[in-house]
Amino acid sequence: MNSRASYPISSQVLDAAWRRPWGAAGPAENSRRVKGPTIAASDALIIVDPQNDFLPGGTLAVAEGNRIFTPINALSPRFPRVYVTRDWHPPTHAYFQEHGGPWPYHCLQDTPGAEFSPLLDCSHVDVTISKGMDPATDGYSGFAGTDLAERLRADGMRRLFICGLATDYCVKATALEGIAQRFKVCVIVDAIAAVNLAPGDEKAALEAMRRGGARLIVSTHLR
Ligand code: VGL
Ligand code: ZN
Repeated sequence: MNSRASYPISSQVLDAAWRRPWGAAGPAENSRRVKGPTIAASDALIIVDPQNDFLPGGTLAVAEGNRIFTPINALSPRFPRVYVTRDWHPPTHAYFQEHGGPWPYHCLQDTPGAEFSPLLDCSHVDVTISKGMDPATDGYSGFAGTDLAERLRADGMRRLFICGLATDYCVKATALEGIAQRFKVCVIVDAIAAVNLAPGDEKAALEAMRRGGARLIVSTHLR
C-alpha cells in the first residue's frame, strides 16, 4: 500500500498511540528530532466536536477526552486556518436511544452539553461547522450535510490535520471522508480520544484511518 511507503514513520506513531507515551510531563518519544510535517499555508487544523457532552461529566463522555486540549491549544495558533465542527442534534434524531438508536441524548442544539469545552482556546478558530442536524443520517463526518469541503477549497486548503473527539466515530469518519474528498489527511494521535464502546474500537479506528491513507502523527513532531 502506498500510504505505508509514503509515510514510513506512521507505524511507529501507531505503536506510540497504543502505548500512549504522552502524559502531563511529555514523553521521550515526542522528541523534536523526529521529523513530522512542516505546517504550510494550505494546511487546515480541523478540531472535531470538542464539546462538553463528550467529556467527563457529559452524557456521552470519552474517558480520556480532556487530554486533547493541551496539544490542540498549542497547535491552533500555528495553523493558517482553524475549523471546528460541532455535533448539533435535534432531539428527534433517529440515533438516540429514545428513538431506537445506539446513543444517549447528547449535543442537543442550544444546550450546555453542546457547548465547546471551556478547556478549548477558541481565539484562533476561524470557522465553526454544525453537523448532525438531519435526523435521518448519523452525521458522524464533519463533511456530512455541511459545506466543509467547499469552505476548505474556497480557503485554499489542501491538507487537513484532524484532532478532537471521538477517534472511533466522528474523527474516523471525518478523516476518511476528507481523503475521499481528495484532501491529504494527517491525524494527530495525541490530540484525539476514543469512546471505546468495545475495547478494540480505538485500535481498529486508528488502523482503518491509516489503511485508508491518513498519516498518523504526534503533535510535537510538527514543525
Ligand atoms: C460522536 C457518537 C455520536 C462523535 C457523535 O463526535 O464522535 N460519537 N455522535
Ligand atoms: Zn452525535
